[in-house]
Amino acid sequence: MALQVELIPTGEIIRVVHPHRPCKLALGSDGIRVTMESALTARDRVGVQDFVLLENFTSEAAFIENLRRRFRENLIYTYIGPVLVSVNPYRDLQIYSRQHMERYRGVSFYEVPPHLFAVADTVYRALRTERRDQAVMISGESGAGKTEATKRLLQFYAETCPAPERGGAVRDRLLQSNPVLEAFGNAKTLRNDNSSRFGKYMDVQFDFKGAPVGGHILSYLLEKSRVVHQNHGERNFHVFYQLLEGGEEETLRRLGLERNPQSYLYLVKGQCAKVSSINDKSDWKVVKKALTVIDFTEDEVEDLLSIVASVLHLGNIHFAADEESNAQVTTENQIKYLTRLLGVEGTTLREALTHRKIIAKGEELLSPLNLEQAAYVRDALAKAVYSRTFTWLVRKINRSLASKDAESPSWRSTTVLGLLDIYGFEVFQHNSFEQFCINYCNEKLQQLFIELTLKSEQEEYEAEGIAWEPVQYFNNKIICDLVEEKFKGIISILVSPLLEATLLLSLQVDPQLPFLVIPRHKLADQRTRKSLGRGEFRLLHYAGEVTYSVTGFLDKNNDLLFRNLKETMCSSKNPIMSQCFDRSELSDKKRPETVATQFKISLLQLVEILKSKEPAYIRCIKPNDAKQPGRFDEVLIRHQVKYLGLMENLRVRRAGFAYRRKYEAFLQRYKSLCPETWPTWAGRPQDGVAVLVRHLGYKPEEYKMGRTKIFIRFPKTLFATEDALEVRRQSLATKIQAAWRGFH
Ligand code: AD9
Ligand code: MG
Repeated sequence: MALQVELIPTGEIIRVVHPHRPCKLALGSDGIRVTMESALTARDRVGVQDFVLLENFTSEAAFIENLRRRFRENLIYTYIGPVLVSVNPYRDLQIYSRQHMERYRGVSFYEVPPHLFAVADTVYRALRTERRDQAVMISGESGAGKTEATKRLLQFYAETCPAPERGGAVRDRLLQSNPVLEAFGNAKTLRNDNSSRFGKYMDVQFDFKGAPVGGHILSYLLEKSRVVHQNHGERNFHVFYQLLEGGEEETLRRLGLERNPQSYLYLVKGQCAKVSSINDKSDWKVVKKALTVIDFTEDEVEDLLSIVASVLHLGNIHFAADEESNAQVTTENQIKYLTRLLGVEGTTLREALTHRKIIAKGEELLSPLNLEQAAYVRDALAKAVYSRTFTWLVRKINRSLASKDAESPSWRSTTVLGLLDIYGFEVFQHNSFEQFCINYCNEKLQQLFIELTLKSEQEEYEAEGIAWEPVQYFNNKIICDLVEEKFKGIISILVSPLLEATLLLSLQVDPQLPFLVIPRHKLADQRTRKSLGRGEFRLLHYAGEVTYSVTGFLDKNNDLLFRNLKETMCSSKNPIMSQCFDRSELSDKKRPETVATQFKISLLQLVEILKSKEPAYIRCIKPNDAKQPGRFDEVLIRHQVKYLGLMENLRVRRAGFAYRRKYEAFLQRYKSLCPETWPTWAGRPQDGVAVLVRHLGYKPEEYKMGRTKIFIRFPKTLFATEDALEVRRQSLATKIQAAWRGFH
């Protein structure tokens, strides 16, 4: 038997801890054999577990090499100080079991190998001991592992936190909200077979004993265009396929559905209804069960399924042109099903799909639509029905997650742990309004990240009484301003009644700053060296340049639904629909906020929420585009390292000092290296550390003593100390072997 362990001398006893500094412990008939890899070879092989320990910390190549070494050894986690960098292994590494959870509970962050659970536990303990709200921000591009990380974190809390005195079901509800939201909000894309097509921020509330007692979800901008169109190789939202594959015969009959997804136009555009990594049938079982856990009554499930089926029927509505080129519905069967499933009048629906109601001088006029307009209206209705149902679903889940103790006085003593799993920066061949919103969101979060990391570094230096050495970094506020500034920002300009052709002319370009480029803007165009087509503009995001096409921008932003469609839906007898379409919308004279404006407002609120909490970060990296284990695509990874701002992050963290550790922890680890501190130091830990580092020959310029921590300037100082420790361990191991042999 050979297992990898670490030996740490604690007093005179040797404790087997974990496989972070590898050595081999072999138990054979001839006794015990301990072969230890020297610290140096271990570092060569598996890299450093914290990037701050890289000698050449400004070198991107060194950074990537460290990631590669660790990835090769299946070590997917590495720190930048308190930030966890995670590389998607695309294979089950068996590192999330209950035993793994236990291993990371209550131990000091730096004394165990980097792991998601180490972050989970540190965050939880901070919440408990400091009683401060926490927020874990998980970022990375599509397929990098954000949603998986969020689920593992939730699992960690559900399994390791104490059960609440009342309402123990909340743990199940927190977990079961996931499959339901994923069914309705996730889809197979080219990048990820389970891609989240909405942003999610989830609060978990804990009572004063640290038990989870409630939760709340905020969702952001569902990509509803997917309901009516999917690119080649992509699917619609999972729920459609799940229902068709897994729904019982009786259910499908009632909904008027056929089992074959090919029968539905909204499901055939991507030409890939079947995905080998997805089992729609068994997923449907999970979703059905989850719905009951989150308090859906049988009637509500029926109403929800009626809506899902209605969207499919809507997609199959065809039109033909009459002699005046006006659209007429030719698929009566679909109207019949819709009438029944949505509880609306057939004639009203038919009319609403083929006419537009205009109110002029107090009089209602019906204007007929041509074929193209009717198809547009049908799709707009399908998108509205689906996305509003999604919003309703989130509200419904929130009611189920609401703490039952909300009214009691103990409510005030709850603390909150937030989990942010939001879509990452996206660049496609063709980038439209959705990418614009998603990338703006990432720009905003990056700004917050840099701001908060800098702030917390500065605060730590101040608290420790150590002079702060300013760091140069790129502040992307300038790009956020371009998008969101009042009057001048792109979002404001989108609000004014414009034609797409004139949109570009209204963008205000500063020739001195190359962050926004439009076709007529020659100077900046030369700088980016790529020409722009008509109707395109380019933003130089912190993560790279993205060229957006304005085609469809205004339409998606205005998100119009004609009045008569709204009226029809307000009259729906389906209880979910009637909650989704409210009559007050009809009388409201004010123009509703545009999609981008709403998104901007909700993002600003999100930033405020995040700022009010203690942040923790998980930065996810996708190793290859083929979704395969073991492949480390350097170009792809370098790009992500850049746009996640990891080098920037490292520079900030290394401002001056590579390493810092509390006096107690430092002394505990290295005290065996000095006869005066070994085996015990009776005085203040700070004094013990002072004696210890003098004994080790640290030069004054190599370190600084803060109020509670020692700060070490260069990794080589720390490595020399680590190597000395390793030598001592080797000699201890040799002694054990000799003792063992003597014993036999
Ligand atoms: V998107 O922006 O929603 O498109 P995510 O959320 O970043 O994206 P996701 O968590 O869904 O990506 O991960 C994609 C796939 O990678 C998963 O379905 C798993 O198959 C795989 N994955 C991700 N993380 C892990 C992991 N820690 N261990 C094993 C993983 N597999
Ligand atoms: Mg996701």
